[in-house]
Amino acid sequence: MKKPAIILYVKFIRPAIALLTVLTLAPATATAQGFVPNDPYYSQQWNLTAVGMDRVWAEYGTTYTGRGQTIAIVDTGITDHPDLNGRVVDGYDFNSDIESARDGDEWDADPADEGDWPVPGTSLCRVYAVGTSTWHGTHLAGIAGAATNNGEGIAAPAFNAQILPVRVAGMCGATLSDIATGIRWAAGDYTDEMARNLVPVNRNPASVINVSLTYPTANEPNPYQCDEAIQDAVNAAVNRGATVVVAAGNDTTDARESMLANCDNTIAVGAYTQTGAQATYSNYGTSVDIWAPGGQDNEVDGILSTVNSGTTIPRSPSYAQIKGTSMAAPLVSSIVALIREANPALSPTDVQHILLDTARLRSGRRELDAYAAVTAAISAPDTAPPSSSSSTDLTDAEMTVAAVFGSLGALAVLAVIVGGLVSLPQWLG
Ligand SMILES: [Ca+2]
Ligand SMILES: [Ca+2]
Ligand SMILES: [Ca+2]
Ligand SMILES: [Ca+2]
Repeated sequence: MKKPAIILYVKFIRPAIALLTVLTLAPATATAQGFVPNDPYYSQQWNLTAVGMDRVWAEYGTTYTGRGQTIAIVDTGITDHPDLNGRVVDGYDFNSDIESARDGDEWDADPADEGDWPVPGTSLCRVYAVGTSTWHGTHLAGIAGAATNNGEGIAAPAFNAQILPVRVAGMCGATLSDIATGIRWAAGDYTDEMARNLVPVNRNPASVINVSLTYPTANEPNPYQCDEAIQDAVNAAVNRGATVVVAAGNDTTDARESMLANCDNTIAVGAYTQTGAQATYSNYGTSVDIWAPGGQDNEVDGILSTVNSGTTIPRSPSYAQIKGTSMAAPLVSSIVALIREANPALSPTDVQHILLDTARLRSGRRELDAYAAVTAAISAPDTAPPSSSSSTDLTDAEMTVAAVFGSLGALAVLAVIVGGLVSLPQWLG
């Protein structure tokens, strides 16, 4: 089943030890009106307030928390974590490459993240230096749906949604065909290949599928074109009612040269920093549908979420700040879960319209506004016709992009990013 095409994670730079001092603030306190989570690191989650989650909780309390929704995280799998346990439902492991998966077999029912530390010189890791495990999927899961108001760790908007871990990636990435299969299964699709491999039917089809994996297509014969198998999988998921949210990529290039941003029917998310600037690594252009917080420097404004302290295999649960469009996407996924809960009749097309129509404009970027989006979903007519397979992607030709990066700057950023994988925060473990 091994396929040649290897997709790389959205890359990010290692967090610094300075995180220790960042994480020692007092817990947030409840106010008389609304809801303020008691999670001790909530006050560090600038990404939540930047999109207006404080206002959602102030105005609507805990009315919209993603109840009845399932958010699939198609990524490296999941690890045991006190701020995720109880949120996670049975996923699957579609990583077909034994060397990458490190679990001794091809597809299997256990989506546990075995660690993705790269081993330079192996066929899968041509561009990676020595590095540590990233716990990428665990980090995304926390942003999307960490247990909230439990006096532990972080908070998340859709804290009553189910997290569906769909493992497709391992050491140094994933294959396009496994990603396509993972997207299909997450949405409740069932293929002959799944049947032949005795894959169980997904009992918790996702209403939101998050794919923070990117593949630069600039050097492909058709650089602006999405892989056919991936596009077919996305279309199948959207036809089943799932919204597919993807990272725009961290290559400082036009996102039309990055999968899955250049696929039809995906909501591609770019990243901005705590100061409101466009993150310098973020891909850009009209293929970016919406922008969300991703941070600029791990140790300063990286997005705080759940990880593990193991540098190779899992050790103990911990938290870390990581920057990237990978981290921007699952916050959008989390808000989509609130939108769907507020108005279950909305189609993926409707959801995308609401996200984009309610977005704030800043420097030509459409930025996620959680309060406006949830409010619009509540009052949206619930008689929208079902989406058709080919008309769900909005054209955003009218969107202007303020920042244009010089090639020299892009090269410099790329050089740094390629060398850096996340260094695990053992100081919190
Ligand atoms: Ca396996
Ligand atoms: Ca496994
Ligand atoms: Ca928590
Ligand atoms: Ca799109």
